[in-house]
Formats: sequence, C-alpha cells, structure tokens
Amino acid sequence: MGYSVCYKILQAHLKEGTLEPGKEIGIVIDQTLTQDATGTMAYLQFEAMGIDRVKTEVSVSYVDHNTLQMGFENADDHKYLQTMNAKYGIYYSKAGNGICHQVHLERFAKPGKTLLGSDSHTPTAGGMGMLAIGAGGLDVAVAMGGGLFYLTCPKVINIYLTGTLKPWVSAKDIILTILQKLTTKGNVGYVIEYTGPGIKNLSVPERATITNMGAELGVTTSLFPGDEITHEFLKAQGREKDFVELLPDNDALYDKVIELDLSNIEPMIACPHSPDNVVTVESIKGMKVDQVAIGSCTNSSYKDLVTVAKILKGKKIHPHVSCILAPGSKQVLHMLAKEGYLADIIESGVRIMESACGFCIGNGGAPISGGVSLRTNNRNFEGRSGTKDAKVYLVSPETAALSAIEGKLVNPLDMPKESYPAIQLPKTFIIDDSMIIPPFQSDEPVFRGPNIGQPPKTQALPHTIHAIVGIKVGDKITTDHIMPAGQRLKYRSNIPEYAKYVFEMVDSSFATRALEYKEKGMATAIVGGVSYGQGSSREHAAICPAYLGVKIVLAKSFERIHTANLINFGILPLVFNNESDYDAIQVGDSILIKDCIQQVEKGNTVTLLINNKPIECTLLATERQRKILIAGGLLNYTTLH
Ligand code: MIC
Ligand code: SF4
Repeated sequence: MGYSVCYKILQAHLKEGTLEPGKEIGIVIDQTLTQDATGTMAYLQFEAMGIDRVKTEVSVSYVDHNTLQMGFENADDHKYLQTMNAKYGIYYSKAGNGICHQVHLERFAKPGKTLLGSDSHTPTAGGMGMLAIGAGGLDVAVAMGGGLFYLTCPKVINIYLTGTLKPWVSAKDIILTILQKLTTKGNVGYVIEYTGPGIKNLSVPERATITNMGAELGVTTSLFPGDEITHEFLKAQGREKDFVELLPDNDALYDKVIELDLSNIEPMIACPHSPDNVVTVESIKGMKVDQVAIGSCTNSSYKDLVTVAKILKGKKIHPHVSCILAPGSKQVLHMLAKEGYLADIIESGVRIMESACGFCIGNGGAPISGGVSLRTNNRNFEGRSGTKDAKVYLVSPETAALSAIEGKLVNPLDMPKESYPAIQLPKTFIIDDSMIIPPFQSDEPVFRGPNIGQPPKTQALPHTIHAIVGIKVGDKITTDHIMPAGQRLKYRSNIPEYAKYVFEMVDSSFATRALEYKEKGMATAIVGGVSYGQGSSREHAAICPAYLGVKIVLAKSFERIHTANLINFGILPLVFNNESDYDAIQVGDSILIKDCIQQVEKGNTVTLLINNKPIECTLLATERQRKILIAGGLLNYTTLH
C-alpha cells in the first residue's frame, strides 16, 4: 500500500516512534508561527530554556490579535516581541501586516514542510500541502529550541472531492457541509486529506478556508496535496522556488473515505452557538440581520474580498445593518486599494477595520444586545463576539455581502447565475514584505514593560492531592469559556492578573474560591462533560487554572490541544471510566488521590476517593507525558532533560 500526503510528510520528519495510528510519535518541526496573544508567554518560556537562537528553518512572530492599544499593555508586549525576536532569530510581522495564518500562507508556507503554530487555526497552511499543526505556546517554544513535537500518530480520513461548485457557492459552504456531517465531536486523532478531481477547481486560498475551519472538527490537521494549483499560487507570490510537487500515491492507504460532490453543495450557515450547528441558508432565509462582519483568517483572501466588493458595487448597506470588514492581510488590502475595489466597498457604507483578527476575537465590533450577527469567521461560541446574548451565525462572504444589502438573510442561489462575480487569482500579487522585520537587524536590548510577567513556575507532582471540586460544567466547554479573550486579552502576559478571569462568563466567583482553597493548602478540581477544552490552542486555559491551584480536570472527554496544555502545566486530565460518576459528583465534594506519583508512574488508571468513595479514571497521558506530569510540567521536564 502507498502513502498519503500526510504520511509522506510524517515519514520524512519522523525521529521517534513508528507510524502506527494511535502510537505516540516525535517529529521534527521546520517552521513555527506564534501570534501576540499566545506569543509573549511562548517566548518567555523559550528564554527560560537558555537557548541562544531558534533552531528551526523559519520562525515567525505575528502581531494580529491584540492590535487595539488601549493603554500601555499591548504596546509594551509588541515591543517585547520585536526586540526578543530580533535577538533570537525570529521574523517579526508588525501589527497591521495581517492575520498570522493568511500572511503565513502568502509569504512562508511550503509544501512538504512541517509547521507548528501556537494557534489552533495553524492548519490553514494545509491548503499549501504543509503538515501544519496547532499547539500550546510551550510546545512551540520547545520546537523553536530544536525539540521534537510529539503527537498521536493519526488515522487519515480522505475527503474525495468531485464536481464543481455552483455559481454563488464557495469554499466556506464546503467546510460547513463537512462540519454538519462530522460535527465538532469525535474526530480527535484524525487528519483529513483532500483529494479527487474536485480539488483542481479550488485555489490555494479556497483550500485554506477549508483546512482553516477543519480546526472546528477537532482533527489534528487537514491538508491538500502540493499540485499545479499550489505551483500557480507560489508563482503569483514570487515564491516559485518554494514549490515541490507532493501527491498521494495512487494506492495510498486511508482509514476512511468520504466522497463529496461539489456540485451538490448549497449555501450553508452555522447557527448559534456552535460551528457544527449547520443548516442550509434556504431553510432560514429572511431572518432579520443587525450586523455583518467580513474578514478573519477563514475568509479574507483576495478572491473573497474582491467578490464582496463586486457584490457591493453601486449598492448601499441596509440602514439597519452595521457592516464591518477587516482584510486578512496588508497584501490584500493594498491590492483592493490599488485596483479600486476598496472605493466600492467604502462607497457602499462598510466600516473598514484594520488587517487583524479584530471582531473575530471580540476585539471591537461587538453586536447589539440580543442582535443577529452574520460573520465570515470560524467560531460562534457564546459570548465570543463580546455580547453575551448576541446570536452569531457563520456564513460565506457571498451570503454575508448580499444579506448586508438586504438587511435580512439572503440565499445567494436566489440570485441570477450569470450575475456571480467569478474571480480569477491575479497572475502576480503585490509583494511588499517591509512590515516583516527579519531577525538580527538591531541589537536593541530586549524590552520588558510592566505588563510582562515571568513564565509561571509549577511544582513537581505531590505524593497526595487533596482537592475540592470548584466548578462542574456541561458538554462542549470551550477555551473561550475557560479563559475569555476580548477585552481581557491584554492581560495575557500577566498571569496573576489574567487568572482573575478564569471561568468569568460561567461562574465569576470561581477564581476567588480556588485561591481560597490554595491558601488553605488544598488544590481545586474542575469537572467537565464531553469535548472539554474545545476551540483554541490558548494555553492560558491551563496556565491560569494551574496558577489558581487547579491540579485535576475530570471530564467525559477532552480535546487534543487542551489535553496537552493541561499536562504541560502539571494538571491531570482524567476521564471518568464510568460516566454515572459524573452525575454523582457535586461542587464542594472532596477528592483525594493517594500515592499520586506511584499511580501516575505505573500506568493510566488512577483511583480517586470522592468523599471517601473510590472511583476509577483514565489518565490521558503517554509514558512521556506521565514523566512530564511527575516533573510538574513541560518546562521543568525540558530543563531537567
Ligand atoms: C482563536 O481563534 O480562538 C484564537 C484567539 O486565535 C486562539 C488563540 C488564542 O487564544 O490566542 C486559537 O485559535 O488558538
Ligand atoms: Fe484570529 Fe479569529 Fe483567526 Fe483566531 S480565528 S487567528 S482570532 S482571525
């Protein structure tokens, strides 16, 4: 049997283990990316490792999440990143240059290489035939230092695309259709590889929309082959030399094959509050819309925004709608401006935002109370927009632009076929990397403003853990529930301050309670349902609870990145062996783990005494991760080894 593209890349980067699905493997990382919200902590941790420069082929640090400089905090963080990056060999992409994933796709991604990014949407670069994986900042710091990245050797699902999309249907509708089928649950441990004749009809940015939102499925990553379409895109980006052809073998082995005919796909919409709550636009068209937000790393490529401009040309945004647009990169914004499209967008009454994450992370653009917001981004978790009771729907740029004009949800298929503005990719993009500062160009000392704290220190695993259940939550708790972003984002470099907001939107007294237990010498336990920790790579959702004294998270199941983050900061991720134990457990219950070190050393079954009654749980950790837990976290473990 031959190899898939995924296994070809894994094979070429394998340094530990064997390529057997389910087994832990260690791979070499060629490129890393960070963004400012996860980056400061990742670089502080890198500095703590005492290495003098990065060992990767390329490492890039982007400023895109926290570009609103209300107060000194973000400005100081950016200056820390710039000076630290210059010293250690890292490219620095300034605020305004664009969203990490889009800029990386345009300027750095290469077929056949591995990329590790401290952001869950790192798989965007899978649209370029890269094996691109999201992880916590500490894992990225270790990779920058030349350490391997460990993952569970994946099973591969082949999505075999045939046919061509109908006019007015686009890449977003493909991934929403897949989310409807596969949902956000149960896909941990898989990679999705797209093949088939249908992929020839999808440009690299369209492929990237699909791999970007693969993050919402919970898969390790998604990728397309490196083919003539990839070649064309790299040529247009002035990077032809970065092309290598990378196709699956004809007899490539896949664990599952799903066939999808693109010509059957309709405009789709994800309803509140989950990206898999997908229905057809047709089924709810006519719904009144208060806000339309266009942009994000999912949908703000040149093609997306020129399509929007052509739809809006000569029309006006509906008087009841507030429409905002944040271009994904300076390259795209520059081209829209040069080619006159920006004027059409402005004339229609759209508010132009900076090339950054902005509204997607709740940094501006919050909708009205109870309002309906149509967005082209990838996540519609409750409260993420900044308005707790807003109803956020995820759609394609086509659906968004048409609905902004009408003030209500429009099915693009109701438009005449011939009026669809089919856009060709330009033969050459405008290339201007002046906002990407190469390393070693200045010897300014590393700047540390008062917002820059120290990476938190964690303690080795104790012999006995006595914890109190501090909170019990339900299914699908996202990292946005655990560690809110938006206006709290500016505290990312200051753990004691940010930790005050753990579970702010779920139970605002949690942090105070956990600190009280800590003062009394006790730990805190969190109890969760299915898919605990889904969503982002935000390691703060582990660091801040660890700071508050959380030692145990007991849940029905966990998401991949969050599990690794918990272990990296010395928290035990435990799965109930018997789900009825979840029902019985209450806030305030006492949990005792005796002989903790021996139990963790011995294997994956851990016995807990809940109010003195024994229950068994499974520790979600490999042998290597059990050693990390005993050391009290990855930083302790790395400096010891
Ligand atoms: C997100 O989309 O949720 C974020 C904000 O980009 C996060 C990273 C973060 O929390 O900084 C992600 O996707 O990992
Ligand atoms: Fe930024 Fe949103 Fe993309 Fe996250 S999902 S990287 S917040 S644009």
